[in-house]
Amino acid sequence: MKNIIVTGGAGFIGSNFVHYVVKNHPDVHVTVLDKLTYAGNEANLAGLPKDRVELVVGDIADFELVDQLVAKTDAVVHYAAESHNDNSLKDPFPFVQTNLIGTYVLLEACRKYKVRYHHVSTDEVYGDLPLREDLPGHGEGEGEKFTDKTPYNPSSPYSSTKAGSDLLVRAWVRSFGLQATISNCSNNYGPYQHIEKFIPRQITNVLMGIKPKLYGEGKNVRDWIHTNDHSSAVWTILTKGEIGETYLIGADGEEDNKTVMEMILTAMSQPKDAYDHVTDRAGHDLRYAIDSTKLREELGWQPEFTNFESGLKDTIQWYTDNKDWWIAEKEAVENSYAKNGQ
Ligand code: NAD
Ligand code: TDX
Repeated sequence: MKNIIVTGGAGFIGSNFVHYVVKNHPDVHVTVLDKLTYAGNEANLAGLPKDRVELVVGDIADFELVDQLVAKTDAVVHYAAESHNDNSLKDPFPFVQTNLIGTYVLLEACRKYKVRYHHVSTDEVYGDLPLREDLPGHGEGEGEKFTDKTPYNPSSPYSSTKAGSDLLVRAWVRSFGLQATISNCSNNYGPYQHIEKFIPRQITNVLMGIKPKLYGEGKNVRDWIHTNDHSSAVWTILTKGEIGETYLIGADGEEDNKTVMEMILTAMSQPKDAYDHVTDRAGHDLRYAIDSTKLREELGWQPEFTNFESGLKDTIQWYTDNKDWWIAEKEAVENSYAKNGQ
């Protein structure tokens, strides 16, 4: 694999993947296809060698552009998406357009040119799980974490369009023999994450002297993974995964939101109750938890950044050191949340 296209490579997780490939696989050339929506930022690719990484600004739903690019590549790694649940509750249309139509356009081009395709998806396609305290096996019993056999049951416009895109991929594999794999990953954290998302929103709130905002009681659980571990997992699946298979990516990082909030505040030398409870998210998923045994046992992948507290401290340091990267957007993001009582 010498030439790969990374869609959404100027966003949070896509850009971290591009950095990962440049660092670890010197013989690979990356073409980033990114529309540079509010969530995409050319600065996420700053400092990468021009002869290794090319940015094409364009839409994954643009048939002609996608056809031209896919014709001359070995693989497509598809990260581009509308990715934020709260936005999908306000205006679902861009989610349907990019996550469903955009994926369809990529699939058709990969079918035409017989190009290897990897589809990056989310654990949210499976819906949510009960809290551990409400389960007989306290989360360790059969069926108490997501596996690739868990039935799809998405809750939001975001997760339902991601679920729909996964199903398109499965149909293209079965009906047309597309050479594709799918991965469903848990919540990522790390550098370059947009400040609309939970962890960077709270860090930048503290840095601005704004009180952090916790939805509801903060009992909801997310299964955190450092974005570098997501990148190594996607590379492993791209190069060693079995065609037609789905792999779940997770690093056993379950924490409830209140605990994460308190960890951020403590790490930033604030009292751990110095936050506001705000209006809960409509249809808020309770708990996500990934069983990544298949990926670990069949493909030999292991996460490296498993100390969440230390990863969180590094992330806080990154937002502290890179104020120029986020400051221009902070006011608009907070004004938009405030309209919702959040
Ligand atoms: P992000 O919102 O930070 O980045 C998305 C990128 O896609 C941006 O650069 C944006 O400009 C680009 N994009 C959007 N619409 C486009 C279009 N029509 N054409 C071309 N480019 C377009 O998202 P993220 O958090 O980095 O998520 C990346 C992928 O990983 C998504 O597919 C998401 O569903 C998946 N995922 C995210 C998480 C998470 O915790 N953030 C977890 C699991 C899976
Ligand atoms: O200000 C906040 N306060 C708060 O309590 C925000 C923005 C969020 N929350 C809560 C909601 C969630 O329970 O924090 C949790 C995490 O919220 P988000 O960062 O919005 O992530 P989530 O909705 O869990 O989805 C993320 O992980 C799965 C990504 O945004 C998705 O793209 C990915 O598929």
